[in-house]
Amino acid sequence: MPAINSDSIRQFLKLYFIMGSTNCLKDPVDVLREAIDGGITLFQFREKGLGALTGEAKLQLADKLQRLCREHQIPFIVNDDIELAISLDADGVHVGQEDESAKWIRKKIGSNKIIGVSAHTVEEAQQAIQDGANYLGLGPVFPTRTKKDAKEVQGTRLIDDLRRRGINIPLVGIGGITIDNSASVIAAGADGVSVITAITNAPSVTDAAAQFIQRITAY
Ligand code: TZP
Ligand code: MG
Repeated sequence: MPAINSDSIRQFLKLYFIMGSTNCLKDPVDVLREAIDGGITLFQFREKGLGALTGEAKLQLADKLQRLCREHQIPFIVNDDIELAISLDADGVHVGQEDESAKWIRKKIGSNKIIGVSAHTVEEAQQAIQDGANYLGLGPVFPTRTKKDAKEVQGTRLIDDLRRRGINIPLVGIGGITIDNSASVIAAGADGVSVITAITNAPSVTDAAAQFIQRITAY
């Protein structure tokens, strides 16, 4: 994997595809392969929700998805499950406010791994930065049905606010992001967009990813 620094992370964040088996309408391995063909730049394994795999089945799927990412030099991030990330030697982890702090995680996974933190306020963002997060996920930017316990929709307000304060950590927007609204997230100051449904449920996963990349790079 390329060196981890703010510049490389900004590049990775451009089209950050997130999913687990419960988000997919077909084999997640096929979904990821097609998304990679379309040009995704980062992948997060997020195995959550009703019917989510656990134990050995979760590990097996993570392993398959990670192999695919490695073949294509796409960094592989694990949501929440630090032990899984360590056992797979994943490229990083993403955590929310209810999870362990970035400071604690850094001690466990070392300096050459990516840590992403979800933040909903300026204070949470500042704390995560202080704790050594490499990037922040901000949202939900738009209404989403994917995360049942999502906070209130906030539009691009927090992205805007952090940039106005001169905070330049790599940022990605999340929640209800579609091909058509993606440019507004970048316009507010995000380095990229995180997407689940607009890619997993697209008639063509490859075409959807390619269109996201087109919109984001054209901006
Ligand atoms: N965190 C905030 S919104 C969200 C997560 C994981 C779900 C995003 O999914 P979608 O389908 O792209 O709206
Ligand atoms: Mg979490």
